[in-house]
Amino acid sequence: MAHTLPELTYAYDALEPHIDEQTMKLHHDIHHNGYVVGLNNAEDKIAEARESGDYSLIKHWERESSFHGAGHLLHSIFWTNMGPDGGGKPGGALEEAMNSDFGGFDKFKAQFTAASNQVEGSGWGILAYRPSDSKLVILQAEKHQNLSQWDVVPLLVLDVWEHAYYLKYQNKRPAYTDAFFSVINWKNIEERYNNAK
Ligand code: MN3
Repeated sequence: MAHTLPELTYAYDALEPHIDEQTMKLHHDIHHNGYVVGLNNAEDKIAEARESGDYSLIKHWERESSFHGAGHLLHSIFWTNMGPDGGGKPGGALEEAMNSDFGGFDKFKAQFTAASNQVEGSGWGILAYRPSDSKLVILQAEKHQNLSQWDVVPLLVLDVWEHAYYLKYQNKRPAYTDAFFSVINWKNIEERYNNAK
């Protein structure tokens, strides 16, 4: 199913005076919608490539899908992160996690603000949950399109940096990626998929 622009759950002027109505209209209706259109187009083109077997432009369309996909997913989270009754501090388990992982809300806020202020490019400041050690982390997404679509959980990954294959395959990366399929532990990927779901 095609991606669609999510409706705001509050009015365009609901975040005034902190975020103005015109900014919200432009940001949501024009900018975010542009990502939705771009992502759908990229996924259509990638589907066409699967049909035809012509992958000559796959790098271009994967890049487009990353740029527009990351934009769409991050904005979709962003709108829901805000609301007219916002402000204050978190409570409950999130407050406890901030205490143990950052040394308290004030320290979290200082780092998050500094990281967000200093990020370059089409960037974001991001508070994220890191499942590997159950910790909160603050990340800078510098150029959000750098081959990530935030909000996804990696299921199967393949290292294609040369150190991963050069001794055996030298410059023949396709032979390496082909061989990889002989060693995939699908039980592991199924498990990761079920957990992610
Ligand atoms: Mn934006």
